[in-house]
Amino acid sequence: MGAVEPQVVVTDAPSPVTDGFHLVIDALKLNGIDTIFGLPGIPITDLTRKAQAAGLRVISFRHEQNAGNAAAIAGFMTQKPGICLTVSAPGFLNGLTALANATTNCFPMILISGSSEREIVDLQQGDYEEMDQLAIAKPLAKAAFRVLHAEDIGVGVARAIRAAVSGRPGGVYLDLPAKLFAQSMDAEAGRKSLIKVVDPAPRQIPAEDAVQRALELLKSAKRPLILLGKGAAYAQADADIRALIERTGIPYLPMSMAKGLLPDTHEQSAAAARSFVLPEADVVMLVGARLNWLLSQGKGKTWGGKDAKAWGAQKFIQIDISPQEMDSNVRIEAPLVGDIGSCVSALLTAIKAAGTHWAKPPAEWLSAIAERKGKNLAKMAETLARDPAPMNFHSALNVVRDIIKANPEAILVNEGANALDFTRSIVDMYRPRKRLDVGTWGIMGIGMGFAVAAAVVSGQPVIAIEGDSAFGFSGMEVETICRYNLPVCVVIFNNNGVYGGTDVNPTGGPDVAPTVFVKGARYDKLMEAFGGIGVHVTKPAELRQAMEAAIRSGKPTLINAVIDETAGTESGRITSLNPTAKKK
Ligand code: ADP
Ligand code: TZD
Repeated sequence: MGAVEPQVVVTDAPSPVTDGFHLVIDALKLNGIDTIFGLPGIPITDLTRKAQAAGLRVISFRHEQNAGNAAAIAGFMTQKPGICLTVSAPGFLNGLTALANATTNCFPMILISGSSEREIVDLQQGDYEEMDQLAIAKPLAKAAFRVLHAEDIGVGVARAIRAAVSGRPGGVYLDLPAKLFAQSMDAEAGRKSLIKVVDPAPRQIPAEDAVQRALELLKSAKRPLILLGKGAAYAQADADIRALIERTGIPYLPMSMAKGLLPDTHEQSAAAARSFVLPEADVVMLVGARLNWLLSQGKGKTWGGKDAKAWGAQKFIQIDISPQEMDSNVRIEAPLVGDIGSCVSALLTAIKAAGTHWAKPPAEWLSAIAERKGKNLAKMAETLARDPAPMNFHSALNVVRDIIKANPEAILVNEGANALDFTRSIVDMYRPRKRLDVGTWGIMGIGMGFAVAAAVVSGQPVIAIEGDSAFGFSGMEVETICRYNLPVCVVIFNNNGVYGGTDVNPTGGPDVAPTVFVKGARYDKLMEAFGGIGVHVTKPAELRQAMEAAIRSGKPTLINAVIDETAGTESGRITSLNPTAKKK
């Protein structure tokens, strides 16, 4: 991008001047930022207006958390920091959950919040929305900065961008006190103070000996496995990752948001044999995936250990940009530190150099996996073919599975408990970065923010599969979806409550049980309230028709899909973390 001319504010001053508002906007534009997700109010209302006037796309939300989630996932999809703009104290706090979630998930975003007068905040003299926001944001962000002077805006924005996208990506907080916006300075000096960040996320080339160590270990394996995480999806090294997997012939497992990096129908996918391959594998190569709770910390029975704490028999290779990730749970025999693109390409080069010496994994390993996969897929096909009344998760998701297969460019947003776990295992993805979900924390509330951003960033159809509880956290953004006329189809798996709606109040008192919602709620009418299309369905055939129509029309659609309230389990698949969960 070429240099951006600061917008000149005409005043009586002898030479043209610019101000804080325009310097912030110009600094963002100079760095290729074209969209701001936010919610206006004091002191940033004019910033949103002026940003729009300057050609930025400003997407206004109904709650800052949703704007923050939109920014975070835009960052994941584009490798550019997503920008979320909020007002001071309460607006800032509302955005903070999204900032912390972005940092946890390694999504690059910048939360920019207006703030009150420093002098009054620091002496605690009682300003409008007084709060020491910088101090509060620090532990939740990868980095946090405050800009006090207009001439420092260029540096502040540049530092925020670098912090968000370099190394392990994360959430960054940028504090802009109200007074900054009105500060004026000479336009030419202002222009010169801005920084166009050169190479914001520099490649990190792995050391040659680390590449060799990893390859030797991989070669020695009798039962190798590659585990792809959302870092691998983020890295946009899709062709090389596929080439590495196909060249080595090693079976792979995608973590939730790495689904589609290779099509889930790929013959080397071991997803349908997950519980077999994890404990059986002897060498596991992690590519942009952490051994956190989602992988049982690399230990315990999942990995063939004899009890919850015992290590299994695996040796690990880990490709990650963060050196500190190594050994965080178990020993990493072959750490390969660098960016995934560079690491995978170095591995490929070394394998090519080995020529015919590279042998595919032993046939017994591959056939054992194929056998498990075959059995599990056949069992799944049988379950999906059933058509029970009322509709359950499986019969509804059989439809969603077909719709995604027919529309592989569509983006799937997914949250809930059972609605999440069943969708992840039943709905195949065919392209990279098309599955966006609750991520590392299993956070509810990302749904509509992710859906808006996905549609805005990609222009592709978005399908959001939502538990009825999950939807409630961000449901008001259906107005946003209608306002911007986005091609989003929200499908609510309505089973009358958190998990399901079957609990009863044991006291017999007038309150329903804590997990129960209004029975038979019509979420479809919410969408109709704002001019979108609402559909109420109780059968798979109706769901199919409604989803096909939504994709065809591209109109904001909400389908209230009634699901058997006794289907599924409490906490979905993570009942192990909920010792008191009732098994159904
Ligand atoms: P998942 O939840 O899918 O298992 P995680 O969020 O746990 O994935 O892990 C993602 C990992 O990817 C993080 O450790 C992060 O440091 C790493 N990562 C992110 N981007 C890159 C990149 N470009 N190159 C290398 N590693 C990356
Ligand atoms: N609050 C937040 C922010 N995140 C959470 N994960 C939870 C609460 C706890 N929680 C879950 O982990 S899943 C879930 C909650 C409230 C909702 C499950 O109900 P649902 O899904 O209707 O969305 P199913 O498909 O009916 O199980």
